[in-house]
Amino acid sequence: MDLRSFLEKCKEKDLLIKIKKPISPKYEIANFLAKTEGKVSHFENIEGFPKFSVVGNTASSRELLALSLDVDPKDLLHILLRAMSNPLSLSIVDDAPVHEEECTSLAEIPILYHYEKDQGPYLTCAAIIARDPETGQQNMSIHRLAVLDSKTLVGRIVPRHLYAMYQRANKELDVAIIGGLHPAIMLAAACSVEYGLNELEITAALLRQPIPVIKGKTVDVLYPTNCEYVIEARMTPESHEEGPFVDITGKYDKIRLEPVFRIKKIYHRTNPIYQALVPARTEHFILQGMPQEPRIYQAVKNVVPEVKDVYLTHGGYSWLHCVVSIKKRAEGDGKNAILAALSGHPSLKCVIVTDEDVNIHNPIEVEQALALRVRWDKDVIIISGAKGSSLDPMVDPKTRTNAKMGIDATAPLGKLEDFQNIKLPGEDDFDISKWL
Ligand SMILES: Cc1cc2nc3c(=O)[nH]c(=O)nc-3n(C[C@H](O)[C@H](O)[C@H](O)COP(=O)(O)O)c2cc1C
Ligand SMILES: [Mn+2]
Repeated sequence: MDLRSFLEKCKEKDLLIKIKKPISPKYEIANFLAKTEGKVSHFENIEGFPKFSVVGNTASSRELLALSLDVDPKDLLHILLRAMSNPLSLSIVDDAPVHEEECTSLAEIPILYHYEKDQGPYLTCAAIIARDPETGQQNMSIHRLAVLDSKTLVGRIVPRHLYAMYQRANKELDVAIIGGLHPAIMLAAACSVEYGLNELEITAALLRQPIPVIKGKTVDVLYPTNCEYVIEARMTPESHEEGPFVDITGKYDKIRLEPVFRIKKIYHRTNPIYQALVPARTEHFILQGMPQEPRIYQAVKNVVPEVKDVYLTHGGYSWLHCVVSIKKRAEGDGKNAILAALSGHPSLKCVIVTDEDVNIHNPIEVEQALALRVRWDKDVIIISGAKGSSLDPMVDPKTRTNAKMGIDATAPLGKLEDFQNIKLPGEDDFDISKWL
C-alpha cells in the first residue's frame, strides 16, 4: 500500500480531483487545496517544476483517512488504540521504487509557499526517521522543514523523541526525510507513543500488513520502499533561525533557533509526487489532533470504566478543546472524567464531558447537552496556573501558565431519558422514498 494505491482508491470513489492546467506552488496550490477539502487533489502540471506532480488534501477528512485504512470513520479511535499497542514488524528488502531515480537539489522539488510571511517554502508533512545511536531503535515523526538553500533545511524539533536521539548522537544524527506517503504513515508519524516504539511498526499495524523497508544508501536508517521521495540528510550541531510559520492555530509561530539539516542525497520514484499539506487547515487538524484522542481516551478510561468517544473539536483547532462522552455509573463520574482528560493531553484548555447518547462530532448535539444538562454554578471546574499550550496566545508570557476549564454536561444519574430529544414514532427507520 502506498500513496499511489490510495489515489486509485479515491479515483474509484470519485474523491480525486485531477488538475491539468498549470498552477504555481507559490500560494496557488495552497489556495486551491483550502477550497477543496474533503477530496484529494492531484496537480499534474506545476509551473517551473517539470519533474514532480503535486498531491494534497490526502487526509483532509476523517472519511478519507478511514477509507485509506478500509475502516468505518466511527471506528478510527479504536483502530488507532489497537495499533498503538500492537505494533507489527517490518519486512526488510533490498530493492525499492523510491531508489529508481535521483535528483541533485531541493530546487527540483515543488515545495510549496503557504502563507505570505512564512520564512519561505516549507515541507509541511514529511516524516523524519532516525535511529537511537545506542539502542538502534528507530523513531518517526513529522516536523516542518524550511528550505534555506538547495542543500540545506532547518526544522522545528520540539524536544521529544527525535530531539532526544539528536542529543544522544552528540548532535550529528543521520536521518531519512520521507515524503509522498500513504495516510497511515502520516497518522502513525504524528502519534505520541513511548520512546523506543517505532512508529513505522504502528503504520504496519494500522494497515494490517508488514511494510517493506530498505536501508538508506548514505544513512543507516530503514525507510518505506514506496514513499515518493526520500531526502537522506544529516542533522548537524549548527542552528539557524526557523520561522515565522503559520502553525495549527492559524497564527504565526515565533522565530527560534533550530537544528540545520545538510542534505546528502535525494532519491525518488519515476514520475514522483510531492505531497502538500496546508498548515492550519483541516488536514493539519486531523493529522495532528486525532492521534491525541487515544491518549485522552486512556486517561479517562482509568477513572470511568466506559468511555464512548473522544473528539478534539475542529473549533478548538483540534488541539485545545475536546468533548468526551461517557457512560455515567456514579454521580461525580463527569467531574473525574474532566480531571483525567485534562491530564491525558496537557495542551487541552477546555473539556466538555457528556453522556453516551450524544454524538460528540455534532456541535449542535454538544451545545444541546450544554443547554439542558448543565447547572453552571455546579458543573464547571476552573483550574488556574496550569501549564498551557505554547500554541495558545492567552498563555502568560512569563510563566507559560494558563487556566483550564471542564464542563460536566452529563445528566443527573439515572435521569438520562428525561434529557433526550423525543423522537417521532418510527423516526429512525422512516423511508420517504415511497412518497417521492
Ligand atoms: C502536519 C504536522 C506537522 C507537525 N509539525 C511539527 C513540527 O514542526 N515540529 C514538531 O516537533 N512536531 C510537529 N508535529 C507533531 C509531531 O509530529 C508529533 O507530536 C509526533 O508525535 C512527535 O513524535 P515523537 O512522539 O516520536 O517525538 C507535526 C504533526 C503534524 C501532523
Ligand atoms: Mn516516537
